[in-house]
Amino acid sequence: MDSDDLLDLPAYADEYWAILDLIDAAEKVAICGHTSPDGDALGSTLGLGLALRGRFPSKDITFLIADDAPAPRIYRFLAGADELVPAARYTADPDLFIAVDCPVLDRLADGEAVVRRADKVVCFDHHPAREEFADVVVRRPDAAAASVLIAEFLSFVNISIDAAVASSLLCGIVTDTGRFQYQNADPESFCVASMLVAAGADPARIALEVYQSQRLEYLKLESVVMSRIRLVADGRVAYSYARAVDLAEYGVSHDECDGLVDIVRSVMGVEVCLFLKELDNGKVRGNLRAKGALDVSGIAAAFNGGGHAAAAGFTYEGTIEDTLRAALPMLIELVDSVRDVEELACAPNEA
Ligand SMILES: [Mn+2]
Repeated sequence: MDSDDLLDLPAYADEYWAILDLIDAAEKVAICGHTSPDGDALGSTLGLGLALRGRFPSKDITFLIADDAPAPRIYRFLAGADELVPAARYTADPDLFIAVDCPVLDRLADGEAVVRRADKVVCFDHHPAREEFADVVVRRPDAAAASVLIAEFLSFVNISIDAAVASSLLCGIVTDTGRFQYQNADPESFCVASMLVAAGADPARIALEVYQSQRLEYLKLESVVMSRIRLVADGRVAYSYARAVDLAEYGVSHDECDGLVDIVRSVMGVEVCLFLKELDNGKVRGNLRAKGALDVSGIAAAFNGGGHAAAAGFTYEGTIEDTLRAALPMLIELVDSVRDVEELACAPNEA
């Protein structure tokens, strides 16, 4: 055993103890992830929530969902998903609000009002943030998922991780790493995943529910998005889109479209890609992805969005065409800014 094993203190050890104290002192606890929740937002909410209920059975611990909408169908198999309460319908003033997987207040949607009524606020997150809104913050942009941080916290303060907690957290890691295929799939994510599987998480069930249970209507929409993929900048930039009428025609809901950007990303030779989805309110949601070491978070930030180097997003007011006119030149400039492609492909990842 080398000294690293002996000194295995997480970077946020002080914060973890402070958070445990806040939980100890609280009677009413509300936990909430970001709006339009993905597998990590829900997995870290439910994983943390179920673990805290196990340890503190007499506390009033509520699992919130930021929007006044049900959780996406593919995540409803997670234990506790049927107990998610839309934040707009939560009327209590919690002693403690725990935000997970969310870097800014307004991404908490209806949860923002609950934060303002809370006595204390804690944040576990892995997105870069411009400013903090919580009293105690665990923010590690190098962590693959917020679920990694929740697993680390629970282990460090000795709160037990049962099979249901482990499956929720593993769902967060599997989805945020794109099934361990993105640049953020680092040794820590595999190590924590291994620990969670040992604790009873069921990776086959997660894969079945999240990736092998698409509705045929969705797959037909996917084929339309695929047929529209266009390449620019010598094939280094790809984009495609889905219009509101496409979603209506195929009967696909917005929350089912999260995987469509990966279809665009999968084209050989593409370094950065953009998938646009027309919303019903005259706005367009843009999803950006990068392969290799290019950083698309700056482009998202230029449109007041956010995210990571390899995966980021933004909302634009206008049509699909307006958004393409605004965003494509930035994507082309980004790939053109890198002359030595070979060197880039070998650079250490920065996700
Ligand atoms: Mn996340």
